[in-house]
Amino acid sequence: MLNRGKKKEEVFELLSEYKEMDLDYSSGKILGSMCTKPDPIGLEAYKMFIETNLGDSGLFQGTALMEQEVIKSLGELLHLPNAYGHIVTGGTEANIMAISAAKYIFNSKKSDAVPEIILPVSAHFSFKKIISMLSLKPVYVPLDENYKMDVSKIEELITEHTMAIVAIAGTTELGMVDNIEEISEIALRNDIYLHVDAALGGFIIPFLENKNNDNLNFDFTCEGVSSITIDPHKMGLAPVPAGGILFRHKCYLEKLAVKTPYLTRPKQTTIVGTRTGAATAATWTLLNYYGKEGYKKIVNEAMELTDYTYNKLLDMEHIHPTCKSELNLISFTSDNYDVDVLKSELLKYGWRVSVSENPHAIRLVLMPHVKKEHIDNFLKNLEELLKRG
Ligand code: 0PR
Repeated sequence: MLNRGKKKEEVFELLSEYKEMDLDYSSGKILGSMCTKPDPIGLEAYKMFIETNLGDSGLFQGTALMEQEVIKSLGELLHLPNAYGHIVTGGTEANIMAISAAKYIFNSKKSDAVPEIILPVSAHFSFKKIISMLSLKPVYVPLDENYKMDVSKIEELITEHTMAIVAIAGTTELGMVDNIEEISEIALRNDIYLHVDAALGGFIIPFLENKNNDNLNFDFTCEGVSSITIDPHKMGLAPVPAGGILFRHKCYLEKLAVKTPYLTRPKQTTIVGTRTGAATAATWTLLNYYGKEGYKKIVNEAMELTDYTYNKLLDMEHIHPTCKSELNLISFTSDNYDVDVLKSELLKYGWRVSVSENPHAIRLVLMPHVKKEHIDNFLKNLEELLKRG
């Protein structure tokens, strides 16, 4: 640290230099991110509540009220108006809270067993962190031919030590939605906690047009679902950090409660202590500003662009889409290039795509900052590469 500070102008000049090194979502070059350009209305609210701290919510009672209203709205969206939960930093923290609650519930039933968690191999890497943090034994379920958790394999993996099942509504790599109705039946039948990770899908599936309700039903209408992760900072267009966790019962959230005797509220039910209320304010604002109709439009525009891109790739010689995503993701391979080589060739044009592991393929996420003209340019560059390759 400097002994003596610099002038403000000087500091901001330096800041601009750093800013220039960053990519901007508006460039349309970011094709592998589940985050997107924050909505300006949400940003305005975020700035207005920048100094709030929901870790000591008695000081910020308006913000705390907004958090309750956001949880109620998200609960309504997922068919449980009296859900309990919090706006947290993201999907990782939301998943940690859910699985921690499940572990406390399990421990109070059976004392000294090593708890097992059943999850699909498509689960996000946040579960690897959770498994390590909570000393759990992972029991992985393979995927079926549609890249969904193979439901027929779950029941045989359940033991007396199974403390939770995890299902995904919008897998990170392919955007597939597990068959949560059937998984919910299994959870109910065996009296096991079921967590649904809808970090991405939570803000998409309820707004999909032409959706096949039976196939994509993932929310609290499935009675075995105990908790759901739903992230405003993905398709909700809120600024980072805005994740969401909803529990079916108050007693699940209460499992996380820690007494906070000297604060303005007697307890905390979050993992972090000090936490911004700005993300809550932004989410509250966006839910009120857009409503279901507004989100429907945003989501379906992204889905239309996804379909457009998918069909173009399908028609392209030497390109093979892996599967048809149920959400706004695309996965493809090429005859002419190894996947990692293709990724670096695309990077030479400035395109930031990601590579999925299972299947090994180029992965695109078509978030709202990606527009048709960006995709047309991307496809043009891809064609050039294929001609060369
Ligand atoms: N659950 C699912 C299904 C996810 O896809 C993700 C993140 C999480 C949980 C964890 O959420 P947080 O990252 O909010 O804790 N999925 C994205 C991914 O890994 C996260 C991401 C976002 C990565 C933007 C890159 C990026 O530029 O692809």
